Amino acid sequence: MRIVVLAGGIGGARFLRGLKQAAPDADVTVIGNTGDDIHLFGLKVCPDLDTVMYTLGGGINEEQGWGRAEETFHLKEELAAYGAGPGWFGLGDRDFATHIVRTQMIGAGYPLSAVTEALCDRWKPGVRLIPMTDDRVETHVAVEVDGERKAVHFQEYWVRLRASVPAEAVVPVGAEQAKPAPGVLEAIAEADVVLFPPSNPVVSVGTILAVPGIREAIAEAGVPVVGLSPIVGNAPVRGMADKVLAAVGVESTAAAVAEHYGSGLLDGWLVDTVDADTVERVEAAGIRCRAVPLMMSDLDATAQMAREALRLAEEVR
Ligand code: GDP
Ligand code: FO1
Ligand code: CA
Repeated sequence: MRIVVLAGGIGGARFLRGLKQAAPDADVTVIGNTGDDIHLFGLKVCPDLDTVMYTLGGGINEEQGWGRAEETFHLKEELAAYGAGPGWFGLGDRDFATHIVRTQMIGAGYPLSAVTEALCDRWKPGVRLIPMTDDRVETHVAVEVDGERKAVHFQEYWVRLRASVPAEAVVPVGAEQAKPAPGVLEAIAEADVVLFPPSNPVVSVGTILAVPGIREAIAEAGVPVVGLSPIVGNAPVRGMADKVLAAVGVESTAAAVAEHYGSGLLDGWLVDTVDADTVERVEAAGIRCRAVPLMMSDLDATAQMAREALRLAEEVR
């Protein structure tokens, strides 16, 4: 079975670990979000691609969900001693090596998709990881700070400001001109099922869908598209997705997120058992819906979520 997954960082990566356990023989292609990418100290950092690569490759900091296990921060401290910032973004020594190799290869002319493949030769994530695009896309957030409206990079909004200032708009800068990376449209066209893991609907899945051609390819593939809600009990399980949902005018409920994707895109939607009372509302929107446990508390629970998603895909096929 060929499965395509549109993934952000932590939510996407943890779900993929469960999917691999649930469907060990499946051929899984992951289309990764690159709107979170940021250039720091002259280096290109791809947080969501790295989170997927490290999580599936066994190098992730498990508690934190991003960055490397057994990390140290000597380089960051030395840079700070020179006054070289930003100090608010925690790049560790082990992680720096990834960004150095990536930046070196890009400088030598390799596209990000080829670089990601090379990095995955080391980590062997057991899936094919393709960035959504080789072109530069950067999510910016329009915020109001001290009565003044300005746009900040998504990482500045998320990590430095902790989404504590009102977001008025979320813009994937460069997305309109971006082309899907080689292999993206082909993987979608050849897929037996497309899954949206419990990733951020706005700045992860939404950004991938903003690359012209990807949404259309999914709709045209004519295969089941099934998503899992990242919102449980009217709040994100982790992080601040409610803030960016508000910025695009979507309430922070599992049903509203399903309606936001819409029946033109989604065939099936899984909500958590605590949200069982919203199943009817989702089905009224033309999307088949089931309530099942959606907490990725351990690998077995996550694999069970993946099985439920694949079961729902069979039901709507
Ligand atoms: P990010 O790029 O690191 O923010 O990761 P993603 O975009 O892939 O996923 C973020 C989303 O994962 C958040 O909105 C969380 O609510 C969701 N999430 C994290 N853990 C769980 C979980 O155990 N269950 C569910 N249903 N969602 C989760
Ligand atoms: N998230 C943080 O909350 N603080 C950090 O200092 C931080 C550093 C960081 C470094 C590399 C990397 O790959 C990810 C990192 N993240 C950090 C995670 C991160 O950028 C965000 O959680 C996601 O992009 C949000 O979607
Ligand atoms: Ca992300």
